Amino acid sequence: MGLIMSPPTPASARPRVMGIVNVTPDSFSDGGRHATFEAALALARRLIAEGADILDVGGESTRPGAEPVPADVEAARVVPVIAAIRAESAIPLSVDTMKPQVARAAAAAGASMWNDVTALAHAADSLATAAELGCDVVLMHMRGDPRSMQHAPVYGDVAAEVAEALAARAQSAMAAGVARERIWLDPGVGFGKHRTRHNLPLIAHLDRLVALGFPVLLGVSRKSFIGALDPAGAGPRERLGGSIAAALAGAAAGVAALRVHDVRETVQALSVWRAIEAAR
Ligand code: HH2
Repeated sequence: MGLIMSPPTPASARPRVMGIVNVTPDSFSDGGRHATFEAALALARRLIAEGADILDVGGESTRPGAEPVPADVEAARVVPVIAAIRAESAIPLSVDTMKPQVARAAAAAGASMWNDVTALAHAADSLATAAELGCDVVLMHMRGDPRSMQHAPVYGDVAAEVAEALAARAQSAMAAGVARERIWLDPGVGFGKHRTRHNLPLIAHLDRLVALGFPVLLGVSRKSFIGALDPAGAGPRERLGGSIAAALAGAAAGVAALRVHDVRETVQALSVWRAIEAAR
């Protein structure tokens, strides 16, 4: 599997920046596929130049209400992009998929991390596949699935319940043979959580998740809770300020990596944050 990510030490280093590369075409024609490949590769090159530490390549949208994509279609989207980036860069690559077949193909093409929004619960062979591949795995918390997850989720203490559920998934992964040092946890901001009532306390209490002792990945970039807090209800592309504010809250809590669309701006914000911390 090649490159393995090891978490930075919170006191001395900033979180790693994971740049998002979506390969989700609207058109299934050959022309559309080719254009999508070229666009994804161009984006990957730009994010590397902007200072990304890792890239997360995904071929299926997980937005609320999104329709599932067959495994062969998803693999045909992400594998050529992963192989092309790997051919020209040593940057660690992650594949954002819930399907073991896609993770396996991505690993063969050069990915060293499997980012699974279902925490290896989507397929019967997810856990065994992760153990066999020996790659890093991101176990993300979600209630329900992308089609149903925003239907009135209910929590008592959301931060405690998410930490408990992820600790249990980590135990299951280790029982299936995934090495402890390969496991990352992600609170799944926006996945089966009320925009403000759940996402905000979850971010505010990230230290509880960090305290479990696994590296934590946080994805807040352009998410809808930011639009909910914006006086004008900003759309996804108008949420950079809020994305950075939430990313810095994660940095202060000791997360190991941030999944972001805007790499350059996030790297700059983290550099300033770390410099101020160092001057204390
Ligand atoms: N969020 C999205 C997708 N994958 N993976 C992890 N580990 N954590 C996240 O928070 C996370 C994720 C959101 O997906 P989507 O809405 O499809 O858009 P995008 O991939 O552009 O963020």
